[in-house]
Amino acid sequence: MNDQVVFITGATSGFGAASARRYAKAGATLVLLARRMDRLTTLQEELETPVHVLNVDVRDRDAVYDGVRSLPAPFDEIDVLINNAGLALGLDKVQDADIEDWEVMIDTNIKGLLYATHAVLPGMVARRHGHIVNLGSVAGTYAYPGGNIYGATKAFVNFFSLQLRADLLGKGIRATSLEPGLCETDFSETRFKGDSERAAAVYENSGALPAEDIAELIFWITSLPNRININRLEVMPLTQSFAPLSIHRED
Ligand code: NDP
Ligand code: 8X3
Repeated sequence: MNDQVVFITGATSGFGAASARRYAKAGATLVLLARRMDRLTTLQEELETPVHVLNVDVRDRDAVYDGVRSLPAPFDEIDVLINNAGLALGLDKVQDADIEDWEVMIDTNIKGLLYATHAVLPGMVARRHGHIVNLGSVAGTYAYPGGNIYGATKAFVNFFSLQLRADLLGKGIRATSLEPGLCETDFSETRFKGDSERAAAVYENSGALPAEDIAELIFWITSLPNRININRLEVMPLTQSFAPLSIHRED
């Protein structure tokens, strides 16, 4: 990994920060993108590897393209793009949900991921080398009450990753949809808009995976020989499984 440039979106917490630490340990050169500059700077100071930070909101199309275009050498030749920036907002039913929350999830999880991908891909195609890892989710495969738009954005991510594979055939570029289940990060605190008690209850005695487990999987997926492409990888804690289909019975 010490000759690899790894670009991570959403690097300030959870999977993104854990991945930054994992790749730094392996000597990779990093580009870290997120909105919270203080956290980016702290991470940059902590990591003993070359780090370029981009204080960018992935929803801002121009900022994403400008950020990628502005990268100085050696950060400009990206080997691995980890499209990780994303969030869930709310757990209300479709009929009760706040449409503003939907806009943010769609703009971040779908459009932001597309901007980063489209900005980085031409360089990878020109070099005939690269790997894009998209953070999908089990929420994109299995519907649960209140998951609605979040789950739908992740279904997009899961499937877009396969579409990338189709379009990139013969270009030497790998694409993977990594689809985790319950993992303990700031995800729930964000979903419940700062209600840390409600967020903590999600993870209490749950066996939720730590972010470091997902970082290790991302690292493994991208460290495999180039001839291997993991298309989709669904992963859950051992303590998580499937619910039966629900049936509403009239009295
Ligand atoms: P965290 O809340 O811990 O991290 C989310 C990261 O995304 C932060 O670094 C945040 O940085 C960044 N981010 C959010 N919005 C934007 C934006 N508009 N522009 C740039 N960066 C942004 O959550 P996780 O680590 O859990 O989540 C990472 C990804 O994994 C998400 O896509 C999530 O949907 C997915 N996932 C999470 C699971 C879980 O159970 N935790 C399971 C399956 C998938 P900042 O606020 O500084 O911009
Ligand atoms: C996050 C997993 O099940 O909390 O994508 O929606 S879940």
